[in-house]
Amino acid sequence: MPEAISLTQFLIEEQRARQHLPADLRLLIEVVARACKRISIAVGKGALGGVLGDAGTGNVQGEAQKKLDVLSNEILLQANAWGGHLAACASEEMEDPQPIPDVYPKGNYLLLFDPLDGSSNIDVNISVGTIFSVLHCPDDVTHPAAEHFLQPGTAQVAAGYAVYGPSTVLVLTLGHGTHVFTLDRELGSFILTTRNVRIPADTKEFAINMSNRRHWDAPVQRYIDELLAGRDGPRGKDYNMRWVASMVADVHRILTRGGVFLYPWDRKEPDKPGKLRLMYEANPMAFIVEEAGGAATTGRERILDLVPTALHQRVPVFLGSKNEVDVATRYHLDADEAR
Ligand code: P6P
Repeated sequence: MPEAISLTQFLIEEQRARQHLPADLRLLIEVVARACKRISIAVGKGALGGVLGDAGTGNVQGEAQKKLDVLSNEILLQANAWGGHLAACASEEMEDPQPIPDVYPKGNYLLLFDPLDGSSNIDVNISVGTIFSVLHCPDDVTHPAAEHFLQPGTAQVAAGYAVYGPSTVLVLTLGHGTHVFTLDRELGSFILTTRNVRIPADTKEFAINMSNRRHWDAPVQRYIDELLAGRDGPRGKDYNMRWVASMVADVHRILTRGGVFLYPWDRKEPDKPGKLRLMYEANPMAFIVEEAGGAATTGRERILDLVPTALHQRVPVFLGSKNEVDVATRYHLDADEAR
């Protein structure tokens, strides 16, 4: 059994190897990882923790909040308040960014997160997770407002997610590969279990909510119908389908064995470009996936290149095995050119 490398050791080695990892960014990653451990403990208690069910409140998305949504958000805010590494946080659960309290020193980074993605699955004991993204706080900005967060995905300095499943896994990129850590519950440490994970370029597995088929635009309907046609169809091979309805779980499966994940625009809410949020779901997942050799587009353009216009803006998401994402994107581009 090779020597176990903890997240802390990995980050210190990254700091030495590349000097691209400032000490306060390393501190930020370790603080977020510790917060994810606390969330994992709360999620793991299930019905015994008295935190299942609805909180009786709604978030800025107009979604009913689960008790664990609110608790996870609080855990991340409290963990990051005092360290002096952050200027402000933004969350799916909060309409406006939350500045670091003036009683504490402010740092150079902005942290965005979906504190508990897939929370509709909590009450039925299906994997959920935390997604986070780290940006530089613009110079000379001491009280960041929403517009200071509106940076393209290419500006991210780090991104990651935790999956609270059979094991608790932390996936992290600092812009030099994507790495997987598994929580050793006896030690209480995240241990490096895969360095430089790579997504296979091709796949036979797709993830999409098929119940929305009648609401998709024609290129998506055509693309999915061709996957369903299997070896007798134009793709010449049979495909399998998985849909957990927890983005972190679906993306982690794709990171682990390949696949393509789609949440396209649909006519159910035609005024919204998609269901998933750009700043704290699509951008961090796109960074993670691209650093693992995959691809992430809106069905027309690279997600990381988008210039955000609003903190909670939504975006269509096609991500995963590069060759499959390219095919799915090409269907939209061909349809656009044919118009
Ligand atoms: P649907 C969870 O609510 C989420 O934001 C993502 O984690 C997930 O991929 C998607 O929505 C599931 O959406 O429409 O299948 O419930």
